[in-house]
Amino acid sequence: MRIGITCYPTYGGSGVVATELGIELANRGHQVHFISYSQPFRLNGRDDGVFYHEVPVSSYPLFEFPPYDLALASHMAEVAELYDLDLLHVHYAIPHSVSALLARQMLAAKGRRLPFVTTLHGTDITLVGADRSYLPITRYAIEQSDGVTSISNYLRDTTREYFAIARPIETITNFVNCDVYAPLSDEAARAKARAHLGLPDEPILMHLSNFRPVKRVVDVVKIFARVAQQLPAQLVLIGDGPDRSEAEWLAHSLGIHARVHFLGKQERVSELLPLADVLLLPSQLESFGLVALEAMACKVPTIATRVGGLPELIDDGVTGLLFEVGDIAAMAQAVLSLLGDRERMNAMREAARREAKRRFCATLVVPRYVRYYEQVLGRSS
Ligand code: GMT
Repeated sequence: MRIGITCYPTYGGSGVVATELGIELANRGHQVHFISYSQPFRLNGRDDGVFYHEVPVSSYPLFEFPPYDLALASHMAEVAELYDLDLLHVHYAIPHSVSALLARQMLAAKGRRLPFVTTLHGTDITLVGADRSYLPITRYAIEQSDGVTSISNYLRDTTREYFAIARPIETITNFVNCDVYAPLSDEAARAKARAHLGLPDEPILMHLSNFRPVKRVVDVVKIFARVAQQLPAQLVLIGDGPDRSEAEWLAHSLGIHARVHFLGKQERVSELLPLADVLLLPSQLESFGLVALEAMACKVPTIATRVGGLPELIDDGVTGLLFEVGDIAAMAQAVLSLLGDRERMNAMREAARREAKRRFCATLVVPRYVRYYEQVLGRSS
C-alpha cells in the first residue's frame, strides 16, 4: 500500500506512534509518505520506503494566523495525486482530520478516491476537542472519517460519550518494538551506560514526558524527594516543556538538585530507559501512557496513576503499581518498598517485559493497522 501519514512532528507520544508505525509499515514493504510542517523528530529519513513531504505554509501580512490546516489539505491532495496514495492516516484529530477531509473532497472532485483513517490519541478529545470552539468540527471530521481508531478502550468510550458519536471506533493499542526497547544485556553494560551519564551506582528513578501540566512533573520531584530522604538514589528526567522550570526550582529549594538530572529532549530514549529501576508517571490523565509501555519492554516497572487508559496497560501489582492522582506519599512508599524487595522487583520486571511482548509488540499490533487499512479500502472502494 501507499500510505500518507500526518502527525505532529514535535516531541510527544502521538508523533512517536505515527513515526514508528510509518517505519514499521515501510519495513513490511509498504510505501509511507509523511506529510507535516517539519520532519517528525524520530524520523531520520534513511529508512527505505519512507518519504517526507514538508508542508509549505506561506505567510502574508493579512494573516494573523497562517492557515496551516488549508496548506496541509492542499499538500495532502497533491502528494496523494503525485504518489498515487491509497489512503491517508492522520494522527491526532485536530486539525489533521479536517485537512484530510478537505483533501478527500478535492480529489473526489477529480473523480479520485482518497479515504482517510483518523487515530485519536488523547487530548485531541479530552481537552482540545471538548473545547466548544473545536468540538463541532472535530466531531464532524471524526464522523466523516473512513475509519477511526483509538489507542485505548478508555479513549474510544470517552470519544463516544463526549462527542455523542455512534459510529464504530476500533481500538488499536499503541505498540513497542521489543527488539529496540529491551533490557541491557548485563551489569557491565549498565555500569558503562551509567558512567556515560555520570551517575553513581544508586537506584535510578526516571520520568519522560513533554512536561505539560497534565504530566504533573512537580509530583515526580516531590515523590523523589521523599525517596531520597530514606535512600541514596538518583532522578533522571527526560524531555522538556512548560513545567520544567518549576520542577527545577523545586529540586533546588528542596536541596536535592545534585541528585536530580534534567536531560532535556533526547532522541534515543531506548538507550536511556533500560537504566531505570522505576519509571514515575503520576499524570493527571493518560489515554494510554506510551512511555510506560516502552519502559515495560525494557523490564522497568512504572509507578503511575489510576487514570484513563493506564489500567488497560499496567496490571496493578503485577507489571507496575497504580495510585490516586496526587497521592505522593503512597507513590514514594511504593518506590521504597519495591526497591527494598528484590524478589518482588524481579518478578515485576519479568512480568513487565513478558506482557509488553505478549500484548503490545509491534509484530502483533502493526498487522492490525494493515488489516484495518484493507478493511477501509475495501469498504470505500
Ligand atoms: O495528549 C497529549 O498530551 C499529547 C499526546 C501526544 O502527542 O503525546 O499524548 C497522547 O497520546 C499518546 C500516544 O498515543 C498517549 O500515550 C498519551 O497517553 C496521550 N496523552 C494523554 O492522553 C494526556
